[in-house]
Amino acid sequence: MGKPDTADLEGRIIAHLGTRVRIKTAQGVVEVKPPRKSAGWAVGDIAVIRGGMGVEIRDRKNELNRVGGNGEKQTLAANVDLVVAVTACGEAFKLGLIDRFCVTAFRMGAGFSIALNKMDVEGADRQLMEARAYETLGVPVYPVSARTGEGMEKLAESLSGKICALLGHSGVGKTSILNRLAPGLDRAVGEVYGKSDQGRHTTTMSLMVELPCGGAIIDSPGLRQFNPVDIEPRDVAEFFPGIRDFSGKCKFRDCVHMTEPGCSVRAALADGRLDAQRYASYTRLLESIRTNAAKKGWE
Ligand SMILES: Nc1nc2c(ncn2[C@@H]2O[C@H](COP(=O)(O)OP(=O)(O)OP(=O)(O)O)[C@@H](O)[C@H]2O)c(=O)[nH]1
Ligand SMILES: [Mg+2]
Ligand SMILES: [Zn+2]
Repeated sequence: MGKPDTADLEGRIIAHLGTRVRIKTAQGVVEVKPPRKSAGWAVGDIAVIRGGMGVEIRDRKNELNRVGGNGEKQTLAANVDLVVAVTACGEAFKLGLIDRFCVTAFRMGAGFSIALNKMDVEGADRQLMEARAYETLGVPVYPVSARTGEGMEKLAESLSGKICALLGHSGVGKTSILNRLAPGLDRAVGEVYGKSDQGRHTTTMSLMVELPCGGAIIDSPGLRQFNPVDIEPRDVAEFFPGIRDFSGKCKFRDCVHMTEPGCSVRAALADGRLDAQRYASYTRLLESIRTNAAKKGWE
């Protein structure tokens, strides 16, 4: 005899289909509607199903948010253990974007690493050097090629047992990496046009896929832009790779390391201990956080 259908069923949201979500439960995969269109349910959430309807989600450990197109908070995923920034050889190394992912990951209490894909293309070694600079800042870097399989074992090991979100521009190979890690999945991957950096935005829906090595990967659509939310300018330095080490000795406790006197970050910049590129990326992020806040009237 089956359970009465009034019993609550619980499961993890593994895909977001727009108006419905796909939930993996102990009794198989089901699709339900969130109670309201604006409920903000995300891949990674644990949802409760009652009488065939999605009714609520359990408290989240954390949420991966960004400022969405309409200026509102957009939750890309929930309950994430590790954020992996995917970048590719043969396209510009977008350090600003990586820093934004990093700040977001640390701020939400998740781990952060970088996967440098397309190690099979020309000039890859030079780009690997650029990426390796993050290792000295405490961020693990995994050079891989989804095409040849190079480096995939080490990457897989680092993901094992965790819920991992792959983030990056369209065309860097997020889905290709996932297909390598979860053979048999065969998710569609897209061609990149000519020499430009532009991918085709092949992936249009976030999807969580369990890994043979334990854990799961969330593959999401390529991001053109990424602005963190819920972070105050004075907290950015604490999560910013390479800045934090210098920020402890400023004269003012709420120093944002821009124009304040007695700033130990700018002292480090002046005598060359802090890389100028790092600092420039930091100030750009600070500016965009302030701009967003001003737009929303937060300040
Ligand atoms: N040379 C080379 N090409 C790759 C590699 N990985 C992926 N590609 C190619 O890069 C293109 C984009 O790959 P996708 O996996 O669709 O990229 P994505 O990041 O998922 O893109 P979106 O879904 O649009 O965000 C495809 O043509 C892939 O075949 C790699 O390691 N080396
Ligand atoms: Mg994709
Ligand atoms: Zn300072």
